[in-house]
Amino acid sequence: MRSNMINDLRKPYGKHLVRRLSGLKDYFADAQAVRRILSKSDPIIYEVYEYDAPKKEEHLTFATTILYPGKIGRQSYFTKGHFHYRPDAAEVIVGIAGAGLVLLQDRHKRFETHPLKPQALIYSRPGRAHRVVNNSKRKLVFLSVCRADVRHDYETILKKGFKHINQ
Ligand code: M6P
Ligand code: ZN
Repeated sequence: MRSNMINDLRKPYGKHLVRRLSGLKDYFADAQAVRRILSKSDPIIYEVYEYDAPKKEEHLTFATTILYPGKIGRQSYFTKGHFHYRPDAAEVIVGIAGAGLVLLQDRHKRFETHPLKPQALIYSRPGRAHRVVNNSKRKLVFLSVCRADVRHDYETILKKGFKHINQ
């Protein structure tokens, strides 16, 4: 980002991450479906454009995620989902285009879901893991903002799971 302003959050900026099924195979419940699909192709599940902020507490970082429509077995495409290692780091998620769900879960597996659509804002309070699910037939685009010094804890989700929503 060369200036302090982004004119259109649906266009590329910052670091570009591409998450394919091969990198998410252990997150989906239906291992057979994963193997069947991977034997033919390795579909993109989502892409992230992330502002490359200094990893310091006084900075914020933000990312635009494009989550594609599709299913692995009975589960709709979703983001890996993560806790923040800092238990005091919250996150805001704002819908830009398309529709889906935000799943929030704390370390005692207390669980909430919220609809995500353009203009919707979901506040993931400190200590909540967040995953976004695209249960629609169109691309889902959303913005997320949090402090720039957070690191993602994916391990807990991989080991203990997220409550699954099959739709
Ligand atoms: C949101 C933010 C990003 C994250 C992305 C994908 O945009 O939380 O930091 O990279 O979703 O989610 P995940 O990191 O769980 O794969
Ligand atoms: Zn986060």
